[in-house]
Amino acid sequence: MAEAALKRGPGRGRFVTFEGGEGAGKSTQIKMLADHLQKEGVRLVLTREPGGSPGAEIMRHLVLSGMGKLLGPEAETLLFAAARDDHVRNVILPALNQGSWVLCDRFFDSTRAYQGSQGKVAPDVLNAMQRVTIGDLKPDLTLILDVPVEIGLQRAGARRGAGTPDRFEGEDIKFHKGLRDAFHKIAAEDPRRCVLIDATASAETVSQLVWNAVRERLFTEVAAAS
Ligand code: Z5A
Repeated sequence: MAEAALKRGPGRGRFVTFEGGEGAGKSTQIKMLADHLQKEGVRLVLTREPGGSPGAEIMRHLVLSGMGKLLGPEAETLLFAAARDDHVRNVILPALNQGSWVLCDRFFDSTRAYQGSQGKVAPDVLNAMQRVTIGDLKPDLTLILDVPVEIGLQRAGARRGAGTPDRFEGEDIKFHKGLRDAFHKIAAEDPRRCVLIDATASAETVSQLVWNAVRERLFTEVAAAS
């Protein structure tokens, strides 16, 4: 990570992350936001975690297959961190430094919620990994999509059909409720960066809420900086 630094100032792109539990609608909303921004003339990169770069996509395959779980919570967290390191260095920082916006489906808040709150990996371990993988990179805006767990799991199940649940979809309801609480806590602790969005309505309605947040938080900021 060390040699890849984040440029500062108005020439840098904006970094927007989407977070939330299973089936909250992140992939749907990130695409809708990308369409909207592109119509506004914004140059952007749409990416995801785990994954988003060739090296990180290999790690994605490993963790979602359940391989990491066999190694224990700390080692599984290291796999996510290794994927993030590659992704940040090869995709996110270069794009931001060239002035592109980066929209990322999940980022470090997922590690805090899944591995920290639910996996019980200690905060100092997470902080150390965060320092190594992302340094002082922080999203400019994090949209946390919030739905009751039953709705999220139902959506994820309907999308999957007869397929097998992945590593995290297979966890029990208590785990998913704990995740939702963890995301609420993250939103409450960092209100300057995070916006909690009620994602139970139709995709179009939720997209309008997302757009309102982006316009309010980032377009005003870009206008003020230029
Ligand atoms: N993970 C981790 O543990 N630690 C980390 O640091 C990171 C990740 C970065 C990645 O899975 C897993 O890795 C993830 C956390 C963990 N856990 N799991 N599983 P993934 O990338 O394969 O999937 P995901 O990120 O969990 O996505 P998702 O929750 O499965 O779905 P979503 O992106 O939030 O929702 P969607 O695909 O947009 O929508 C789901 C379905 O609902 C789909 O059929 C839509 O058409 C439908 N949908 C969407 N919006 C609506 C509305 N508004 N109404 C009705 N239906 C809707």
